Amino acid sequence: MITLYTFGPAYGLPDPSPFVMKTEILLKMAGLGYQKTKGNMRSAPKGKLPYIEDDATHIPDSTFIRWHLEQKYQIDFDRHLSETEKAIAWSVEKMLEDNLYWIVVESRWMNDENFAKGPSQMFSAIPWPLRTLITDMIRRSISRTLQGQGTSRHNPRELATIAARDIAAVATLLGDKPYLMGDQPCGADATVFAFIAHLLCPLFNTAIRTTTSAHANLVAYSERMMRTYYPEPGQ
Ligand SMILES: N[C@@H](CCC(=O)N[C@@H](CS)C(=O)NCC(=O)O)C(=O)O
Repeated sequence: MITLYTFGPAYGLPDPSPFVMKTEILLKMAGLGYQKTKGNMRSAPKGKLPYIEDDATHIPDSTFIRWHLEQKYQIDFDRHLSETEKAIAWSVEKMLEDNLYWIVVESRWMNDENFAKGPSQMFSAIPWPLRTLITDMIRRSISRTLQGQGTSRHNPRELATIAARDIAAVATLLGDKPYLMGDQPCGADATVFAFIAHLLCPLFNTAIRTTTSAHANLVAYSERMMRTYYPEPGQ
């Protein structure tokens, strides 16, 4: 049985990490049995979640997990895609994971109001005054990462403009199709759905949410995928 290491449900979503959601959706798409347990970043192989344990092997990173599932279980999530479609799907996935993701992180961790409602709650089990110390330390570390990665060097208007271009690109590509690449889901749908669900998260007041909500096809896609992959609330 595969074990998926997660953060656990938060923000009214199955997981506060779109990468954990992506991995869980891939497992569901593959029809593989799995169990979920809360992971610890200190013992995670690459210091991040998700990772999986499969027959005593630990595999970190949602993309490497996908490739592991494809190789070990002979699954081809993109079997119905042409080579051009596979290239587009990969590009969309990486735009969301390596560009838009950081704007999502910035909007949740650097905005005081969103931080108080969201990420800070992850530390609520730690007793005071340690809680304040650890919360501030981790927030400062995320702030340094965002500076180093470059996202925090843009002003809010610039960030909203980049995010709007990313979101519009996905909306245009999806069009009126049920899934990103047509009538059947492909691997990138796991990523796209995980991210759209996060962008629409009602807990956070963000330009990203307003922009995404204006694309009726993205909202309908997210609702449809949520009913399919998370039919039970709080899963
Ligand atoms: N490339 C990784 C990204 C995973 C990732 O960034 N996970 C975040 C949560 S969304 C994390 O664990 N961050 C902890 C940290 O950076 O210390 C994947 O695809 O799984």
